[in-house]
Amino acid sequence: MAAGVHLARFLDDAGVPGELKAVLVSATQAGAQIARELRRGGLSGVTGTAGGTNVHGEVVKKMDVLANEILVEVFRSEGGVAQVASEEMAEPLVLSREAPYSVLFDPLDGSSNVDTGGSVGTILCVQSSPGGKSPSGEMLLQKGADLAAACYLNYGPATSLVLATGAGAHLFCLEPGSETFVLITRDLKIPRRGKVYATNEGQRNYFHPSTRRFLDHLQASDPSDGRPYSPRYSGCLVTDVHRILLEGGIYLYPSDTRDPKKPHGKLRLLYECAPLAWIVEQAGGRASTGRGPIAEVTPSELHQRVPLFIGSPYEVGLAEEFEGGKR
Ligand code: FDP
Repeated sequence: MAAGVHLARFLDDAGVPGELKAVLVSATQAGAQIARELRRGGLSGVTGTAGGTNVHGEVVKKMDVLANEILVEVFRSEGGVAQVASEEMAEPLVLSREAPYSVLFDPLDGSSNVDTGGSVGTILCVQSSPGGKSPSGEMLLQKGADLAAACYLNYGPATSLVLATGAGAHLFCLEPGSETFVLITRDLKIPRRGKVYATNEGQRNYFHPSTRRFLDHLQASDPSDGRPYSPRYSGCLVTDVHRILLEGGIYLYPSDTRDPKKPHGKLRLLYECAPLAWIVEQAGGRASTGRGPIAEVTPSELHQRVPLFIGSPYEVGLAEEFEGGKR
């Protein structure tokens, strides 16, 4: 399929079932609306904090709230979504009892960048909703391997969309001033290895010795082996993973000892790690907790956190060797 094809046509040609296509088109329309609000910056009065904390105890930005509202409203009017769950909402919201899909999302990933013109993102995944049962939060505790589709939007100088429905990961770009996403690259292939790593190194002293040894390895000089690697950390998971998907390398948000109440790092399995893992794996990459595939983790709670090592197969394999105590 040639570059330049519009998203709806792409989904038809790829044989994506009509109801799933409708959910994905709605998701991307919400993304286009969020992109429009972000471009207006302070003009709409949506910069700054909203004056509260979310279910995770984090400061909520006005744009977090607005992005969440845009997504909920789009799926409410779409009709094909049983329930939505969001990083910003304590409980899932039931929209339509008989609908075949549920959607989970991080409405504005990297929102600490939003007031200073940095890139931010939206992450979504679509799960099949088991028929004949009333929607419940428990139904959403599905492994990443069982997703029906996932996508992310990266709101940078351009708005990029990467979408996966089970047969590759595909890159689209939003036509400015419209809600039209145009195919740029079909079947992205992540490089087998890269030259960059992304992590919050300010937290290094809280990292476990295995993770510190892995970073020492990446930073050691060995030109024959492509080392040292360069750090590239934007403060937005989507933006860092997008770079790594296109150019190779590894993003890590490991377990640490900073807060005994959060021993598994900061990132959420269902809203962030599972969808990104699904996308990156379909491009030939890997995503791991350091001990095994993210896609195989069965969630025990909706807002569960997991350590994340994601990117090129070479660096993720290397990280697993360090995390598993083999090096
Ligand atoms: P944010 O809290 O700004 O939404 O998932 C959350 C996230 O950002 C990621 O996008 C980002 O990589 C990470 O947290 C940043 O956390 P640190 O400040 O701990 O580095």
